[in-house]
Amino acid sequence: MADLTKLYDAILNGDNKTAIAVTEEALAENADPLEMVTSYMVPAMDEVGKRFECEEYFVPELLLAARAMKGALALLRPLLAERGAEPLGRVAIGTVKGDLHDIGKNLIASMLEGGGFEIIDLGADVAPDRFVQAVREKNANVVCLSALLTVTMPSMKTTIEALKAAGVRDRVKVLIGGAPVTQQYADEIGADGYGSSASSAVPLARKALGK
Ligand code: B12
Repeated sequence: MADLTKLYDAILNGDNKTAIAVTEEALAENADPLEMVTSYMVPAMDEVGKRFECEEYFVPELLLAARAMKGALALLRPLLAERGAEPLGRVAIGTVKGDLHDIGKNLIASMLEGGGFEIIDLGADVAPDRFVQAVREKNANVVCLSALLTVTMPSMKTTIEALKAAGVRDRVKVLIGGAPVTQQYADEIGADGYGSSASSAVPLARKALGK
C-alpha cells in the first residue's frame, strides 16, 4: 500500500515529483481521493501555513508547497468530480480581487462539480464586475467567493454590493469561504452561506438553493 504520510511530507517539503508519484501509486491501489485530500493534503498545507507564520518558511517554500499540492490535486480532480449526478445549479466561483490564493477555491470547485453543479471557474484575483457578468451572461444561480487574506475579505462585500447595484442580487445565492472568513462575517456582509471545508461545499450550495 502507498504510504500516504509520504504525500503529506512531499507537500510540506515542496517536493512536487514525490507528491505526484505517491498520488499515482495510491490511486493505482484505489485509495479514496477525498480521504487523501482531507486527511493528508489539507493538513500538510495547514502545517505549511503554521511554519510560515513562525518564520520557519518564507514565500518560496509556500510556492513550492502550493505547486506540489496542485500537482497532486490535478490527478485527483477528475475523480472528485466523478461522484455527482444531475446538474443542480450553475456556480460562478472565484478568488476575490487582490487575492491570488486558488488552491481552496479549486478544491471547492471540484467538490461542487462532483456534487452535480455546473462550474464557471473565473480564476483568482476576480473583480466584482466579472462575477456580475457571469450571473448576467451565463445565468449562474450561485456565486462562490474565496478569500485567504484579511485584506481581501472586503472584496467579498464589494462583490455583493456590485451584484446589488447591477440588479441581480436576488437571482443568486452568494456563498463565501476561506481561512480568515467566518459565519459572523458572512452575516455581516449579507452572504447567503459560509463554509469552512471542502466537504461543506455541496450541502451548503444545495441548502442555499433549497435542494
Ligand atoms: C499556499 C499559500 C500561498 C501561495 C498561494 C498559491 C496558490 N496558487 O494558491 C502563495 C505563495 C502565492 C501565497 C502568497 C501570499 N500569501 Co499565502 N498562504 C498560503 C498558505 C500556506 C496555504 C493556503 C492554502 O492553499 N491552503 C489549503 C487550502 C485547501 O485551504 P483554503 O484555501 O483555506 O480553503 C479551504 C477552506 O478555507 C474552504 N474554502 C476556501 N474558499 C472557499 C470558498 C467557499 C465558497 C467555501 C464554501 C469554502 C471555501 O474550503 C477549502 C478546502 O478545505 C496559507 C496558510 C493557511 N494555513 O491558509 C498562506 C496565507 C493565506 N498567506 C498569507 C500571506 C500573508 C501571503 C502573502 C501576502 C505573502 C507575501 N508576503 O507575499 C501573499 C499574498 C499574495 C496575494 N496577493 O494573494 C497569510 C494570510 C494572512 C492573513 N490573514 O491575511 C497566510 C494565512 C499565511 C500566514 N499564516 O501568515 N500564499
